[in-house]
Amino acid sequence: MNISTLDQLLDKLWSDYITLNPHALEIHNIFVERDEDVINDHIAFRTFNHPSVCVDVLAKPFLASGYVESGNYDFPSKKLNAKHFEHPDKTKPKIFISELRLEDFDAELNEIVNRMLSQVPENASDNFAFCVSGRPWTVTLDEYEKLLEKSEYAAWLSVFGFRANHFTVLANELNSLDNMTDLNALVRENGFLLNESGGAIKGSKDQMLEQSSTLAGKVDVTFDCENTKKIPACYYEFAMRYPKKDGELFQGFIAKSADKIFESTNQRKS
Ligand code: OOG
Ligand code: NI
Repeated sequence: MNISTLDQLLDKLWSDYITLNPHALEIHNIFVERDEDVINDHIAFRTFNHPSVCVDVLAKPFLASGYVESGNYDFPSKKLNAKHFEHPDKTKPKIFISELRLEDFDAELNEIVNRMLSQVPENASDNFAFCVSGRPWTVTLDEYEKLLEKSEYAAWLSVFGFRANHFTVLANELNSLDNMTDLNALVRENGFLLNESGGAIKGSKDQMLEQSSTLAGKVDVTFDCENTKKIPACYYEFAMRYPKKDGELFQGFIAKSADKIFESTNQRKS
């Protein structure tokens, strides 16, 4: 199907995401069976800060659909920048896009990434659905492992490319649960693992945002036509937002919490 509208793009992102990450659909369905309206707070993407694929390039279809840049973030230890985008129609999910700062890494990482990026067809990002096109390059197991030593994020991106890294259930809209502790208990009771890095609940009411996330489910990735390895793909996030002084719910992100949420796709223990 030719994807040319925002709703088609959001549908495609969801179908790609639940195909790769059946655990997210299972959790989604647990809420649906409880008669909940599952509202998606935000969708996140990862990329490199190279001019051909940077945050502003991935943001193009969203900007063209009415989204507005609404916040930017710095992750010094992971060497990432990020921005979030909001739509005037508040029923549309926020978009969170991060990018790896290539200049903060050594020549070896840059050589591997440049070789990957040289395979991205020119004008590829003109395609409205570029952000759900997956990985446009080849990567060997040796390259993956070298990237993993330097950056979990770079290694993840080398394998999974451009797609939704996660969707996020807006906990505020769940009628049968009114706090993150009970939500996490429900997810755990159903057999899913949570990202415990820095504690299961990241953030606080004072910060106006509490978040938790599953640990990404592992999928088989075949390298070099022969070596298959289990690699954490994507995760499902849960977010409870609290009102600002003006009574409106806080819509931003908290860098200290996000720093830990990124680790939901880690291959190694942090
Ligand atoms: C993004 C992690 C940050 C949030 O809501 O704070 C995040 C990622 O893992 O790519 O999604
Ligand atoms: Ni998130």
